[in-house]
Amino acid sequence: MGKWKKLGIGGLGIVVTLSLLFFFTGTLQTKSQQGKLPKGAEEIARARGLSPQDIEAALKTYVPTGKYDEYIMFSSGGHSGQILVIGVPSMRLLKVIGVFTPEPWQGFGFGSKESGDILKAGYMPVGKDRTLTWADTHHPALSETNGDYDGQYLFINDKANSRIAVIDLRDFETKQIVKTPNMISDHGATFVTPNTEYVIEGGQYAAPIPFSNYAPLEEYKEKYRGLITFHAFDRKKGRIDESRSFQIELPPYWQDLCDAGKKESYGWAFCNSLNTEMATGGIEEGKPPIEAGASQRDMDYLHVINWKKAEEVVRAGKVKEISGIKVIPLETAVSEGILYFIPEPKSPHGVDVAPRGDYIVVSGKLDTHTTIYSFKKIQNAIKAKNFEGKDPYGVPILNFNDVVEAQVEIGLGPLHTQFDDKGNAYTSVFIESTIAKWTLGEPYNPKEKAWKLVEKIPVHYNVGHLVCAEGDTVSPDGKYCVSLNKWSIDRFTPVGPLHPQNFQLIDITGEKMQLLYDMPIGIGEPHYVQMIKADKLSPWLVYPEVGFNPATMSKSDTAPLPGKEKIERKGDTVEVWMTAIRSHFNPERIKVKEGDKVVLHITNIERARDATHGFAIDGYNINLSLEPGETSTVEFVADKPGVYPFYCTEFCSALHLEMAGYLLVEPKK
Ligand code: K7E
Ligand code: CUA
Repeated sequence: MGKWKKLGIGGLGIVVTLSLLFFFTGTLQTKSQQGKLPKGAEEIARARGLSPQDIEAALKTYVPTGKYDEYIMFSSGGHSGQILVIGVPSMRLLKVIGVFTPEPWQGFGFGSKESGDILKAGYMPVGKDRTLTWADTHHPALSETNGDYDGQYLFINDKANSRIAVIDLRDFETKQIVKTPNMISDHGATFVTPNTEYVIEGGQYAAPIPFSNYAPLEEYKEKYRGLITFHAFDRKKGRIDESRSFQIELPPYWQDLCDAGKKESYGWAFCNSLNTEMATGGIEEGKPPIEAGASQRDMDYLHVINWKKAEEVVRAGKVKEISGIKVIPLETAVSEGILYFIPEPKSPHGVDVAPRGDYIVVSGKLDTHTTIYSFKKIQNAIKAKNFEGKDPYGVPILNFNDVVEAQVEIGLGPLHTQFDDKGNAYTSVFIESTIAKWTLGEPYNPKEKAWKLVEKIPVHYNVGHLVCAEGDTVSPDGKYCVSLNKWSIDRFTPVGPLHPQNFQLIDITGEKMQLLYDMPIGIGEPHYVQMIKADKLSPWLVYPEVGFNPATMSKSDTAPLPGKEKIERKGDTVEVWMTAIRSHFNPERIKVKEGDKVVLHITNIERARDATHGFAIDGYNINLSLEPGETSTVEFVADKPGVYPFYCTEFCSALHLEMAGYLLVEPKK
């Protein structure tokens, strides 16, 4: 009771709120139920110490059994190298997609040749130990058509090794990993151009080109360079086409986030940079540390890149080929009018293009403003050759005052911005731990409403990115935002010194933003998330045909089919064609000799939804997940003699434990 009094709300308030809410939701129910509160609802709320606001929030997030979420979020899985799929508003975790990291449940990287080949394609091109089994995933990007999510593909980057992955949203599986040539780290990735012509990957830490070309830090200014890669995407094949991809050489500033222009600014891309000071540290020799050296200047440079022009230059062959990819040299980028700089304030981080493509919003981590540039003004300045000078590498610098449209005082440490359908922008404010809502200027809002801070809501704590429903597309939905908080401090039951991250769901439909729900994320550190209307996705419920190979997205010629199961020996190779159906494998005895190569094809011949079978061989680090219709291949050398049961790892049926067999590896004499 005391708690209620303290809140100054009292029982009446709850009853009123509950009645109103149930009256509202009641309109969807039968007449007899209308307006009726379930018996004891008030007592439950009281016993659990729920305020009327809590109850309202609960009603807005609760998704009853059998009902689906309205939105789906695709979240970076951070260091896990995976993607998290989360429903909104329920904040239920629906799936973890293995991307750069082996994922045992999906059998991704645990013996299937198909997934092994995908992972291996992303290993390092140099060095003895090429294997990579983790990634620092940052920015997922859904494929777009005319600047809107089309629900077909998903991309994500690995900041740690400069890699890009392609996920097909028909089966939510990773299809391709590309180790980007020449680059060793990235950050401005992945961002797609409005028709997914290219997946943009901006670099981060400057290095020689290629990074394996050693050069001492003393030669930083001469030998180190930045890079941005435009990975050409072949939508028909669902793969990045490396032969059509290209890179643009940039000065050795640390390029940061990027965004693609759209509508009005179609054909252009925008990337932040930091460390235009070109600091490389050296505390060992009494020099200032990197973070101090890199924040001396008040301004860094927004990179304004004409990728349409770059395409022409590539077609005209004005490129160098380095490590098998076409690279536009820095001088060419300058002389061909591909690259321009705009000063941007203090330690810039996020760059986000407004829905109509007319404004570019930049936030400086050490600034209190968001700075808004006008694309029209940028174009005019470029046409008039109105430059305030050149950087040391000859890149023309536009005059800040010529191209800036507005600055909005937001709060300390603004990072990333998203948009809604009502002409508002939402910016995450890291140092303050808030989400700031502010208005865009014309044509989004009439003059008197333009460029103004509207409201701030505290979040818990240290927000990085935020996402709003389709909030980085040409047609944002509004409705929900989610604040992706790095710290959760006091929000959850303690689970040791490594705390979960905190995704906070915010309702943005009302006058005031309303915090609805905290979702702890036990997989860190997610950076960016995109939120798509669920009905834009149309994933398969089972694979379309029996014998379907997800790696090629087609029916496989080698897929074992019912009645065609067999074991064949050719020299030292034993090839097995096996089927799986509740509740047996066929064949169920495989006899080989120590040192034999075993090639095993397995098809799950089920057509029922959810009837997945696993296939594990004890002692051989093999585990597959075979969804209905799926076929997969395992290749291994039976180098360990002995008796190795194999079994189904999914509790598929009452006789699941009996779904097993024996691999007998007869020792050499
Ligand atoms: Cu701000 Cu990598 Cu987009 Cu983290 S980044 S927060
Ligand atoms: Cu199939 Cu268990």
